[in-house]
Amino acid sequence: MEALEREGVDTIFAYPGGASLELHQALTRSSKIRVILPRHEQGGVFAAEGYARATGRAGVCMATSGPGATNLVTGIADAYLDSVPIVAITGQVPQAMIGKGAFQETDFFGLTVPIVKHSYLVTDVNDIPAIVKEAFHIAQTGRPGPVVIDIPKNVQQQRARPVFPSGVELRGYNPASLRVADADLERVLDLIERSERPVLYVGGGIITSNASEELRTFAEASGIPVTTTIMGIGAFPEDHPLSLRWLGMHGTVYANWAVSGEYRRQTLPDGTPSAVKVAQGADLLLAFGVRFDDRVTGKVEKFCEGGTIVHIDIDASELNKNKPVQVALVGDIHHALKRLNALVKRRSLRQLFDAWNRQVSEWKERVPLRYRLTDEVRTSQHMRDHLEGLAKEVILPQMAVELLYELTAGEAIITTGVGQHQMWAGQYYRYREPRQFLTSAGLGSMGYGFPAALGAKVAFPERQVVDIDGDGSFLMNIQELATAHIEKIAAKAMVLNNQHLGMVMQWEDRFYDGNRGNTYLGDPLNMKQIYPDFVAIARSFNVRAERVMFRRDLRAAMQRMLDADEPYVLDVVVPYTEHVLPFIPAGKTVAEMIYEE
Ligand SMILES: Cc1ncc(C[n+]2csc(CCOP(=O)(O)OP(=O)(O)O)c2C)c(N)n1
Ligand SMILES: [Mg+2]
Repeated sequence: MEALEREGVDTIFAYPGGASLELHQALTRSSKIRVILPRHEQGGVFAAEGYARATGRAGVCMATSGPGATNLVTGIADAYLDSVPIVAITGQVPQAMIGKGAFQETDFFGLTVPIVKHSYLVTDVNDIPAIVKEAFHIAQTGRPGPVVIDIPKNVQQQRARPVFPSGVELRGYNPASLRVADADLERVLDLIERSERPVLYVGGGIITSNASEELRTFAEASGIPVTTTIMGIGAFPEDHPLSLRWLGMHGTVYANWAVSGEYRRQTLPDGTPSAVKVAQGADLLLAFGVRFDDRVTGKVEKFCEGGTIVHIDIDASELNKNKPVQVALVGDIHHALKRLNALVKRRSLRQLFDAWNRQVSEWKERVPLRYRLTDEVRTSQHMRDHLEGLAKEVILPQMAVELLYELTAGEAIITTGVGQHQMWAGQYYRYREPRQFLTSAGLGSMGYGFPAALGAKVAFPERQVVDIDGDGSFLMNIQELATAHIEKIAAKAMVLNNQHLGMVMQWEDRFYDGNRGNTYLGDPLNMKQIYPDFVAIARSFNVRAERVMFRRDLRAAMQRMLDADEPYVLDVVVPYTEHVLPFIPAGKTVAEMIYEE
């Protein structure tokens, strides 16, 4: 625990058990570390992630051996896919019992090998100071990620006089030395000068390396429009004229067109639908701190087809992995952008891409993100069951997010579950700062939103932290309402309750003739009831809660949620008939994008 204190740890999300009692006993003697008891280890690891994503510093969680440890696995995988620094400490059975099928034994080191940046099984108490120091160094530097420290019970019971190392030396690991050379960056500038339609495609790497300022300077100096990944949301202000917002499966039409070209739909003489390219996309794609995730690229061969791609990333293993590129450079993107800015000043780029930016603006105006009250909603079961046919009183999920944006002046930290609500939270709230939108992007873990909001709120008690959640996702870690109440963590949950696993239902509607395969979450014998009753559940945890059904009640109810200085659940009942658009079906191309014209 002293080793943790020396790393500046102020909070740990820890759930005890037989193999971690000693660690908890030591925690009772720490005056610097706040121990938060989640009500499920998954809540603990997601909270640690929320803390880490909000602050950039490693989040710390702890669990006992066996089931305690395995309950952390989803969060560790989540942190791995989204490059989030966390340190997960687990108790292990005594060394003499390892491999004997001891009570609550799992080989946690072995189990987590494919989903950690690094891991340790401690075999000597004297190693703890150095291991903890290394663990934080590895978790937080370079491309961040999760580190596991598994500590057998007998090691926890040993006595030692600790020797705390002052620094870390790791053979073969020195991410600070990874820098793109000026000569290579000059080549990138040559490419920019020769291009007509460049696009910056930037991701979580910009946020991790604190390069937002440098990115903005570079975009403004060069006049290059910027699209982000979902991990990169907030890396570039979404209200900036050069912002294309985010791209990919549910990204904006204009971001996807800017990268891969505009297609117009047409029907061939024999009746088959097709699409023709009517405008070119980027001829130069500057891929900075991204990894060409399939949710971004769709059919990867067609992504920015014909364009020159420059990929800069600190992790060499990402280069040419999903998408072969013309220029692949290893290095810290903060440093690279800083140097690019310096070099741009010296040679001042010849053009600011006026024609290209006019094209982009025209797209932004023609196909903005939008939604409307559809006939499907008007004639839906939801209308009949819950709204007595009062179409103007229906609350569309997009509206609720927009209103939250308005009432929080765009300044809240937003977390999400996974599903349609997550995409709407990304689309209809606009983000101006890094670390403002905390979402399980790579793994897509339902249940992430509320515990992550707790972690963010612990780190930033003065800020408004709102989990925009789905009814399915919220239910997956609903026990964390107890943590929120007992620990007085005033995070809010706004549940967009459509009584369905909405995103899966959307795929059923689009690709499986609307045949429902276990995607309804309500009570089939009483569909008029909203089930379960989140308000009653929240009250049983002594958490304030309210349900809204009609549009006329939404604003005041949301304001009450925001004004509360305690945890709060706002259950917003919305129709299930909405689909998230735009939508590029998995493995398809921009030509097949479904969107509102
Ligand atoms: C742990 C987990 N299980 C299953 C899924 C698959 N899945 C993705 S979205 C989704 C529906 C989520 O429903 P809800 O939280 O109500 O959000 P909605 O789409 O309705 O907004 C499911 C089941 C997942 N992402 N994570
Ligand atoms: Mg739902």
